[in-house]
Amino acid sequence: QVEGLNRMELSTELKGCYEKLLSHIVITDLTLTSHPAAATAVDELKKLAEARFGITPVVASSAELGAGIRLTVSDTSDFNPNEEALLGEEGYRLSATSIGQETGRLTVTGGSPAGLLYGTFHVIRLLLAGEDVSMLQLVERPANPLRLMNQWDNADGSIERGYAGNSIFYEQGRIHADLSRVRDYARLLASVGVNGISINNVNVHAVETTFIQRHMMPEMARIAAIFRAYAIKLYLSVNFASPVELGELRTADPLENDVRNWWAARAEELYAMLPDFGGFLVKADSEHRPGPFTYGRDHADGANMLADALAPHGGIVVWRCFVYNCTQDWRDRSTDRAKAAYDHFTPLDGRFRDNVVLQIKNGPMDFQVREPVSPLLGAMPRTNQIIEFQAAQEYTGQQRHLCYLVPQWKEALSFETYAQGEGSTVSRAVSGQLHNRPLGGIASVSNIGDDAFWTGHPLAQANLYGYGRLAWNPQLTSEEIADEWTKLTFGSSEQARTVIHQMLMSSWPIYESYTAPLGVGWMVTPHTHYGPDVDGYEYSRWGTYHFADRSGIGVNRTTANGTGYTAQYREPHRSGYESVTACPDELLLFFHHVPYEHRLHSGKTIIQHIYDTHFEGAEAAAQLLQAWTGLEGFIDSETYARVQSRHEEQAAHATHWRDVINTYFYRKSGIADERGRKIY
Ligand code: GCW
Repeated sequence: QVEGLNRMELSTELKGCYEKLLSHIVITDLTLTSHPAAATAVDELKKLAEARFGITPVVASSAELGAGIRLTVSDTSDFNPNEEALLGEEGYRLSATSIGQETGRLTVTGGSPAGLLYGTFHVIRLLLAGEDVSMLQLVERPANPLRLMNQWDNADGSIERGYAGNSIFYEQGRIHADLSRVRDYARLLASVGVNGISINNVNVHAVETTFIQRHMMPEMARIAAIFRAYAIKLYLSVNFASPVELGELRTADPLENDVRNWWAARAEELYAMLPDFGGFLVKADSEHRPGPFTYGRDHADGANMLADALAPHGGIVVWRCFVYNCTQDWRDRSTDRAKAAYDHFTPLDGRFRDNVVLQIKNGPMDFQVREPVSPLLGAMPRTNQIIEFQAAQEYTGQQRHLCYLVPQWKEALSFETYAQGEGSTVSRAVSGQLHNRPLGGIASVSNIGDDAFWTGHPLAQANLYGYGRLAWNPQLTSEEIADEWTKLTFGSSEQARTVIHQMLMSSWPIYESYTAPLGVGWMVTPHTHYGPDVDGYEYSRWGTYHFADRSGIGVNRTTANGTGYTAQYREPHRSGYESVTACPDELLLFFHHVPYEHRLHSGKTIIQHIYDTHFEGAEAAAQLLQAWTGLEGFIDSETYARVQSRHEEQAAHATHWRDVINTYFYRKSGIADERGRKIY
């Protein structure tokens, strides 16, 4: 509802040029529009022309001379025989000729209708941002074959770790009768290149277990049709114990023929209705979800069984690696949750089918504000892998605090695994490039709900946008993405753009500074994960400890005399993390237990670092509020008010965090703040 108010102003010249371009949409081959994604491309251009410029374009098939946007796919193109190879299926070429003149044209050539749609969205992005397109000549293709969105939506309409209202997919155990929000969502996702979506929570409860049953197929087809128009494939999270829980078999043993046939039959039925169905997403033997362990089988047995059922139809299995002991005894110092995924999965390298891809969280624990990068990424050269991010801000402020996560994701993607020497970044490992794998990519847990602003905190939309852009092109910088997003969202005011850009870029460090220090994590209220509770998880079964006592804090994960986690990294990380002096400050407490007087590279002691960052962090949170308040009148009032109230909450809550954390460590250590500030 804010469209229009925040639009970018265009010069008369630019506006004239855009209007001329949008006056005609020329499709070289009209049969193309029988393809849903190509039809959508035409439709999106029409929408833009009408909503933004008040003109109705002529849609024509002839290639006659005249200004306009020309849409084509490479196999119908006549000017470059190598185009198809160059573009791949999802790539596109944008090429401008004589723009500004009577015959000015912008040609979008897709490697397929999907590529055409992505190219069209690229053009729309440029026009909305007021970019000069007269010299445009570019080719793009996505770095990652799989660019997935994971909904953690439940059939009852709730969303696990959802911070923006209820599900747009379900209510009261059923799929929404009105799926218009789903259509809008598909549009949002396609505009940033997402090409697959799993529409139900990885914790698959009773009702969702039935989603793969025949009677649900028409409903699934309804949703798939919406996403198909945006070149997005539908995936379902499945319950590994389905054959048992649906009362059809007595076992779900992946090596039993009955079980294999049962899944093969489900796949047949699915593909009969949904020929382009993407596949299954599976959380198995994780946090009490059923899995192959029940039958003495391993993850490869489990994943391959499902993969074999899907393979004849071209489907894939996305198998999550979030596997650890969630009923650990806190007294047991030898078990280290951080080690679990690597220990479970690396021995299985080479055993997974080619249509299985392992989905690995960016860090070894669980989406904390700061974690090292998971050592499992890049560690299985004969296995497809994708990295999992969490746009939903479970541990990063729950869309009540501002936390632009793209910089965090960039750090993970640019991390050197050294799997094949230098240049073996996580980004290259997950794209499939590093080990020449047929599948790879990125997934994110979604941060949207039925909230009017989609993401609760309107600025959290930058995470959704940024996720898609980064999955398409991991080379983009956090700044570039923030810049694009602020231009497209708040284009009209330069001041708003500048301030919001700065707010986004500073937000992750600010959030980190007043919450858990130096990579230690987990000092949050159990269950909700919102707000400080330093010992909330200290004596629990989750494997999430900080071990603070009167003399020091941190987890000794060294190989010398700790849990041995550092050994999961390749050199030089292994010795870098192992050494208390070489270990980077921001991760020190993740790897080492050190005295409060230990000096960081920054020159500060641990305790002084805690005090300083918490005072500064709360101050910075207050400044975010101030910065936003200065934008009153520069952006539409509804967005303004919502963001304002979020930042009021953040500022107050950051003060609470500051005082709880500082007081806790002052009481534990008995060491006073050098600067004598108020600690309780
Ligand atoms: O972080 C934990 C969350 C759970 C989630 C789980 C997972 C879907 O607290 O809510 O369950 O991770 O990723 O499977």
